[in-house]
Amino acid sequence: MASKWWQQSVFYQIYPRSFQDSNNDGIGDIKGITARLSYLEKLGIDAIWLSPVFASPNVDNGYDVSDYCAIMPEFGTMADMEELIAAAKKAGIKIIMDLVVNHTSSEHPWFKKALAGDPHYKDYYIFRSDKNGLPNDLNSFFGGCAWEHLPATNEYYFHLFAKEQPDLNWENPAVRKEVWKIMNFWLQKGVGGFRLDVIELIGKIPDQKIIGDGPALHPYLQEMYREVLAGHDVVTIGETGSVTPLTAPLYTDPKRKELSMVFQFQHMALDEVAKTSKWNLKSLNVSELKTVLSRWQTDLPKEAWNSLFWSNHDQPRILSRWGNVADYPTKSSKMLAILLHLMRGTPFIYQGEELGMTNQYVDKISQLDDIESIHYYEEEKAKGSSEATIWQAINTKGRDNARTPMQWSNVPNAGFTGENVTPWYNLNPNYTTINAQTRLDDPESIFYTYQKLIQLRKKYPLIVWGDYDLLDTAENIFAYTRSYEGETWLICANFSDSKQAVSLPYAATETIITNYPHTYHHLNQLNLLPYETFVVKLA
Ligand code: ISL
Ligand code: CA
Repeated sequence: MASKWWQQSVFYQIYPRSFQDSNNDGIGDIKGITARLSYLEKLGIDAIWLSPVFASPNVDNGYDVSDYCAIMPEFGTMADMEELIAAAKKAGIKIIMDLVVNHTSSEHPWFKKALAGDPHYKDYYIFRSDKNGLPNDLNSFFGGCAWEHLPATNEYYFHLFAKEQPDLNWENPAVRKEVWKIMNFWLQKGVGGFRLDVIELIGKIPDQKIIGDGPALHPYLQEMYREVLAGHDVVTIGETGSVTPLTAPLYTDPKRKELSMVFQFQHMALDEVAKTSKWNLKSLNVSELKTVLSRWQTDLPKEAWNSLFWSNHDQPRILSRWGNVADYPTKSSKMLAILLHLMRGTPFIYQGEELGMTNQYVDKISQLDDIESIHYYEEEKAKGSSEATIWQAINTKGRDNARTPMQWSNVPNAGFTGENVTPWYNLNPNYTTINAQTRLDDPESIFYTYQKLIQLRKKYPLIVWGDYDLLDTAENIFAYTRSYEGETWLICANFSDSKQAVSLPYAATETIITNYPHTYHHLNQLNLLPYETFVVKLA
């Protein structure tokens, strides 16, 4: 199998609004990213997934696009973007655009023309008559009904996210042509590919209440390949909320000519009580995590490809979620990093994860920015839920946790913006200790664990290609082997805050990476300390 650059790469996700402000208006911007490329070079990443930088009224922070071929003025200019692509290229880093084409902004000229009655553009969206009342009871992911009423024209239009994010009608070939045009526009600018927002929704048939995995989904992706991707050595990452190891090949088997990889969420749902709401929480069962992640390693056919991640701009900070902030922040964040980065797939690091950034604490509606959390707060208040319950859920799962500004140093405003500027969003007050400068100054910091994990992936094809086997161990021990061309590595983690005795019938010849200053030889009588994690080469 011919290997692809993106199978051997590590990606880094940037949420531009919160990464680096270059002109002291309190908002991160493209020039800020260019200025920080040397930091990313030092970390060693190969590609940047850039959350949307297109023109947008920011109802959903850029995931509501009003012009796909223009840069949001707050973020800079097209010239800044071209400069970033060129500077990143010099640093060996590709820029991956975040293509949000399940829906547009309601401020997009197409939607404005549709609302004004232009029949050509009306067919770009999903309008239905109101003569029989609501078309059906479909709900939006952000709460409330997915059909927005337009009394003036006796119609509804369909939106799976906010009402300011009307869904495009992919059944219309003219819509698909527009999308191919946008993609070609960016390919000509030299980008390295696309992350495709909620791509599994484009085949929807709202009238039949079919949302994900509609019958036309894969034909549309194949058309995208023919019309745009064929002949370009670029990556496409499909955000696929309900994909399983068995359906992933439909997207990523190269023979089908669709996408490069899926971005799956099965492990992210493990601390949710029910699939229907992310807000009802339970604690993580490590056995379940082992099962789900291992299935992605063993049940995913060889020709398919998956991504590996703990965090993104929609998820809380992983250290606060499944690590141990209070007692073992460094040990537990290193454990999480090592466990994930030794697996097969393309790792994604979310900005600040490599510093051990944590969730924030908020208890006032004025401290929220995310539309999803604000809707949730309002709906729960209306239902009579207690403030304590609501804030517990928002502080644990709210998307704003990942979106606080990047913590670069301990100066006021953490080096994200000028010292006398008000940043667009709350800084986490723990920036005085958790920041890039302290991490870079400490050779034992989590930053250097990530750096080393990236280096190891480049050096050892075993990490990219090796076979995976989960070992049968006590619940809180997560242990697996990777084997490739006669060599076997063992990855073993104590996923708990207590000591654990472990006996594995192996001997090690070399310690590759650990989060304790230990070397490992005989593995049949181990007493692992809290979160102790090691990777060894087996005899
Ligand atoms: O964030 C979620 C739950 O809290 C997810 O359900 C999320 O809405 C889903 O993964 C789709 O996410 C993507 O599309 C959304 C946007 O708000 C997210 O930021 C984006 O990652 C609509 O464009
Ligand atoms: Ca700025």
